[in-house]
Amino acid sequence: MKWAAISTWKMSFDGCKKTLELLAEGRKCDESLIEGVCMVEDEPSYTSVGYGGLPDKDGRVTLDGGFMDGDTLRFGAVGCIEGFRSPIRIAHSLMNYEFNNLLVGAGAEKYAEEKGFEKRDNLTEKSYQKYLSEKDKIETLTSYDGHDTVCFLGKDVSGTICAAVSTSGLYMKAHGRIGDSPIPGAGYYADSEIGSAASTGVGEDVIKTNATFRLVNKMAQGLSVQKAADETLNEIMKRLADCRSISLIALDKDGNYGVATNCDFPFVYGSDECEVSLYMARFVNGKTVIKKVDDISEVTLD
Ligand code: SD4
Repeated sequence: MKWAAISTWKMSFDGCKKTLELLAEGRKCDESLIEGVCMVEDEPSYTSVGYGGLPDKDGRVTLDGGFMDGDTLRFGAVGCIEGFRSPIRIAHSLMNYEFNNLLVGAGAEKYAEEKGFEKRDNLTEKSYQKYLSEKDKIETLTSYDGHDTVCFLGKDVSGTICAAVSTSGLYMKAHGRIGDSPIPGAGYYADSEIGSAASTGVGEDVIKTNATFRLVNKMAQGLSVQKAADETLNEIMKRLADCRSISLIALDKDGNYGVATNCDFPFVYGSDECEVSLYMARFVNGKTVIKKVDDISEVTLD
């Protein structure tokens, strides 16, 4: 395939479509992915990324994001950043430095301010009202009571592969918590000579198992992208007795995709050979089963 992109959850459909249009015009992988992720960050009805993201226990929307360029293995990332419009743009810019590629909290905000990144209060009235009505139930919320990360993987015409991830993380997380999304090898990984992977789900489990590096490494050892995704998830579920929800997307260096999940997981994929479409991955009898969704309105999950 000349170009291809895959992204997590139904909320990424329009963004992924945009990314694929840009890739078709011959635009570079990094800019194409960032345009797509930003569309998701800017949409307040998507409640787990960017504007309108899920608040933490203190009622604050803090965001994580990571970006990796598979040609150079350079990465940039921010964790627990508050008050800025686009964590993915800030993360991407941090890739250009030799050191200080992952910044968190006040340090990330200082950097973003100095570099003139656009500010925005990401706490919308809707997410604040949700927080107010549920904050007393914190102890009874389960890890999946709200959290989805937008992950984009892409390949451009020159063969460059990149990964981009943005999220507000787990709902009602402790203030200061960061998940897997800013951590290369956990939330995302890209190597243009092999392929890329990204994860959405409970970040603590993904970090414990270095899920995306593990997956890309399996491709390096010769496994197909789907086999690598399946084996990675199986190993994680075997090793972690109490493994929570994890979904993995992957793209090999030829633009083929693989997906593995242990829940219901919609994702989006397209390439120069195949129109952008929504797919549903389901965990059935210990295996991921993937089906194309013909009517996108049928899928209500994010
Ligand atoms: C985190 N992995 O912060 C993210 C949340 C997520 O689906 O992806 N949820 O742990």
